[in-house]
Amino acid sequence: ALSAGAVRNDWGLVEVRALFELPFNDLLFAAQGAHRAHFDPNAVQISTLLSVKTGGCPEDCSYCPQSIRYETDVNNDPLMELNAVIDQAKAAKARGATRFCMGAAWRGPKDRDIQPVKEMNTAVNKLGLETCVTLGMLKEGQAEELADAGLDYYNHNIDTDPEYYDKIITTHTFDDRIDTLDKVRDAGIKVCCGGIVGLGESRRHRAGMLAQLAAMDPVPDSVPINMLVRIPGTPVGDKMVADNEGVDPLEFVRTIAVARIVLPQSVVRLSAGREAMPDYLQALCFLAGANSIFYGEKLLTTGNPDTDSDQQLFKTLGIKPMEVEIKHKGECRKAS
Ligand code: SAM
Ligand code: DTB
Ligand code: SF4
Repeated sequence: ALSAGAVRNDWGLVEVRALFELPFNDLLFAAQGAHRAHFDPNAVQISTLLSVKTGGCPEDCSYCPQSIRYETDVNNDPLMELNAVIDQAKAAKARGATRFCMGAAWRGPKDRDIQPVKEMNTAVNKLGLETCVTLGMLKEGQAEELADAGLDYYNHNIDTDPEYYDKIITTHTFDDRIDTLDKVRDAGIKVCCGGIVGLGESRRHRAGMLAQLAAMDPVPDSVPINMLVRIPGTPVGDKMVADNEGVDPLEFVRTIAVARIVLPQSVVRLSAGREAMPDYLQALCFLAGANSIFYGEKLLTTGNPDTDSDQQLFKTLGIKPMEVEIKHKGECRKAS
């Protein structure tokens, strides 16, 4: 039986699959119950993304516009200058973000990349923002370096079910991803880990991906659920467009709802793909337990709803920004 918001970490694949099979109303009711047991149902956490190093990535993730292997309209840009990053972070804070997430299109950072990223992190923390970076796979010692600089979150997604992984990515393995997540967790950095829906995977794979996240110990603090942005020139993007496939919107809502039930204490982010979602679909995602978004006109390389329309949506739905404890030079203060 489903008791609202019960915290457990023994969700088996069979049970997670059964959640997906529930009547839609039963699933949404259970998810909303889990949500209300642990969170303010009307508060949404607000993160802004910045690509600090764009394109030219050697990996072959077949959805990604930043892989060097695919012909996309992404330009390759080197690591940004510190001051340019600070300007963007200030702008994000002024617009109301509480977390600033910096992404780099690397297989993983070289040792010489760590110092400039640490400087970015420290500077952004000083503005009174939470920080997150996503830099790819980490080598021994790198997570500790980032932790020393005060990094709050590291994003590293499992992206899909382990059994579907090699259909999407061949240049690294699912276990490589788990290894980096272990390093991040061991260094005391909060984990942001989720995946993508709409890669041509089946419901079984979506359940498998969520079962993996729910089995992590501890579970990720933050769980981004991305709807594939179908990028021309990428293998998966082109295939999904050619076959006129894509995940059914209500199946996406189900995925959010199951994530909320099996990860009742994690912040679940309605991540990439919002630009293509009408307001009523986003509203259903919030009802299903999503309580975070990326806010700002751009994700990493692709578009995101403009801030005016997000403000309007929040107003229509009576949603308010989640209050977050921001650590600043060892002190804590409220930011809203
Ligand atoms: N290179 C690093 C890595 O792979 O972890 C960090 C950046 S990578 C772009 C971060 C995440 O963006 C991926 O794990 C994937 O979940 C997401 N992503 C990339 N392209 C996407 C797309 N077209 N649609 C939805 N999500 C996407
Ligand atoms: C995540 O799960 N989604 C974000 C963030 N983590 C780094 C990235 C979405 C990227 C969408 C495609 C693009 O803009 O390049
Ligand atoms: Fe894109 Fe990250 Fe894969 Fe590189 S490692 S291709 S940036 S998702």
